[in-house]
Amino acid sequence: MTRVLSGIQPTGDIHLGNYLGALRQWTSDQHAHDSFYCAVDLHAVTVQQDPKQLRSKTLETMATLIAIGLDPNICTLFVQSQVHQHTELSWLLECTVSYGELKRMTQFKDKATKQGDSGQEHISAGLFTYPALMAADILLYDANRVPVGDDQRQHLELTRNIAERFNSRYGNIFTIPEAAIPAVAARVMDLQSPNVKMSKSLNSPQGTVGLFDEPSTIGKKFKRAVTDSDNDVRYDWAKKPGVSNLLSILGATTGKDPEILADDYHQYGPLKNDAADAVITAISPIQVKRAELLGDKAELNRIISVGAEKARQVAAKTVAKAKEAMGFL
Ligand code: ATP
Ligand code: LTN
Repeated sequence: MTRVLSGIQPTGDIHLGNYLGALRQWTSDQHAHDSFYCAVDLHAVTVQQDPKQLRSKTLETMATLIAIGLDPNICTLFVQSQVHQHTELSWLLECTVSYGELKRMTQFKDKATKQGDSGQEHISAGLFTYPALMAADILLYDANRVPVGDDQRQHLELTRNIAERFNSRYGNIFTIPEAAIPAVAARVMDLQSPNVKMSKSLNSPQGTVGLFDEPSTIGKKFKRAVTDSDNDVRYDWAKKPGVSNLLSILGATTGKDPEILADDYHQYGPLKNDAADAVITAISPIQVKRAELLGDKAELNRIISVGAEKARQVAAKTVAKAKEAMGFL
């Protein structure tokens, strides 16, 4: 059976890009495959986090994952830091990956530049070695399929290289994973800057559609979405990124092909309205369910500890195999 693993950082508020690019695939995958999903709080601390905030965001992220339809009785849902094998395997993989490989990671370059630009001079070593921890997340569970948005393609490729190098040095220990990237909305762009991806850390409140924004706020954000001046609705990312982004969001939420949808519109106004309505319809039930879950923290914590226990059972076996192969006593 195919094994699936994916993770999301419990930082900021989950947005439409996370949902369409990654989380929606998680919910469909859980029925077809043996699936493991985690809130990657160890990844979150690669940039400084307020402890109180990290704690509440981690709980909120877990509640959101259940609210979008992940069933803890069907998949394994856990918090990364509660399964200590992630940090343990990560060290072994840091010693397998090279400095040069890590230096080529565009996410590191982007995040380090962004921090520098905002006046923060301290760039943690963890931000640099982050892909080794991500590789550990995946390889611990023998995952063959990793549902992610397009921005994670390079990290996945590096994970494969790390696994192959480890296997060629020490024997066949790790399964080589593959990225599963959706055909539509693999990269949802910021509504205000359609040339950059919508992101929790971009600090673009008007361009980011939060999964828990009020319907009226979502309507306004779509109305003000940046397009272009020629009023011609075409699916053409190179020339019309803003309009293509709207078509892609509408296509992903209605299950229609963005290119075909373009023929139904002759003005931007109706396209913006329909995209907003489709998003509101898709996410309203998630908002209700999440509020319910956050109302019963004891039950939420129980679900989280059961998930960690299930994950540890699998992770412990892989770490033992890897350490044995490397020659640790
Ligand atoms: P940050 O800005 O803090 O890096 P993020 O918004 O990129 O956060 P992550 O927690 O890093 O979110 O990513 C969770 C999942 O969402 C990943 O699989 C990632 O590929 C996907 N994802 C993130 N942003 C987008 C986007 N704009 N479009 C499609 N998928 C996305
Ligand atoms: N690096 C990813 C989050 C992430 C992840 C993972 C995704 C951490 N570990 C394992 C898939 C599998 C990100 O920044 N979006």
